Amino acid sequence: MLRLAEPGVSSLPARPPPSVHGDPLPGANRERFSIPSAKLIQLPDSVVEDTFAAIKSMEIRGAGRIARAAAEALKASALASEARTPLQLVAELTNQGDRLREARPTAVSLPNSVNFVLMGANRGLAGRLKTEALRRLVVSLCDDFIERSTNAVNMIGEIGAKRIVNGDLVLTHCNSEAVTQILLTAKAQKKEFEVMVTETRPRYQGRITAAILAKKGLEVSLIPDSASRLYMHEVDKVIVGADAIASNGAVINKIGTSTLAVVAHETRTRFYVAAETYKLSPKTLLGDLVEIEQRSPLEVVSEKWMRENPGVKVKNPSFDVTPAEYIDLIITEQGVYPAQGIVFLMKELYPEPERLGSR
Ligand code: RUB
Repeated sequence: MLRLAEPGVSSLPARPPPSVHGDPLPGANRERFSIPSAKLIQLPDSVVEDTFAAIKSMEIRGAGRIARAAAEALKASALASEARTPLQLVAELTNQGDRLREARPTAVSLPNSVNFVLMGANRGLAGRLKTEALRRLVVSLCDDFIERSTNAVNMIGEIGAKRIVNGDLVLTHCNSEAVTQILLTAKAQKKEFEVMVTETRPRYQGRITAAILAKKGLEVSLIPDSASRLYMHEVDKVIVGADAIASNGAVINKIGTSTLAVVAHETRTRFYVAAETYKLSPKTLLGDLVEIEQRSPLEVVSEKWMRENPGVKVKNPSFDVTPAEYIDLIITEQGVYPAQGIVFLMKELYPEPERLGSR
């Protein structure tokens, strides 16, 4: 296994099996990955600003998708750059990477994607590449990240599907392409099982998952988040995605995930997390905490309601933390790990976390 400094993606399998159903990236915003060719002639900063805005507004959402969108933006920016020197090109990309990292604070896939590209670009600079060669290097690093990410999701589908057996009722929360891939792979393998999806208030990403799965012919039911305890005794497995995984094995995912984990623990229901290795947060090895994004109260109540009830503070945390002891297994493209053991994979993939900058 390679031990490179690039975060997470460096040692992914080069060619995992292709998607069994030809739809490796289920999700509402899949088309956003391919930046239309018109964007390639946009000014570099405006490509990055468009992507920043789309991630911030959640037009592009989900940890894997935003990581690939950032790589797409850096690629388009490198192609459109008018930089005359290698130093200038890297300086531009560094500023743009900083901007993209700020779009959402919790999903570590975003800085991991940007860092992968920028660390490679800096190596090219140190190796005295000329401007055009450096531009080509950046483009290939971006393509590489996107391809490895897509392959990782497919591999998680293959590995995770082994955990689904006939007769299962699988509960999931929010909309994770890693989880969806597991379910679709199991379905393609002709396994007979049902899926229950929580609505995932306040943004209702669970509806996206339910709609995708139902369109693919799976048996799906949708429940309000608050109904999870009522149904948990019927559930065989819970599978959720991750925005970040800390060195102590805690998983940060959509708000409500930790409640599901506690409820699953009470009924001894297995609780699995599906996550590509670029969801590992190397800075947590140095003691850093993962920031929990607070979003607008207007995702919870209307402006009118806020005006009529000025005494009420509305809080809208987007993610929560599930401690390792509530997690049975983390399913990555590199295999399955107990949450408490994920730190060993993290140390192998990110041997120098101190070189990774602020996030
Ligand atoms: C999405 C969410 C997903 C993870 C993993 O939150 O919490 O479970 O990002 O998704 P939001 P994936 O809708 O706020 O982005 O497996 O697709 O990376």
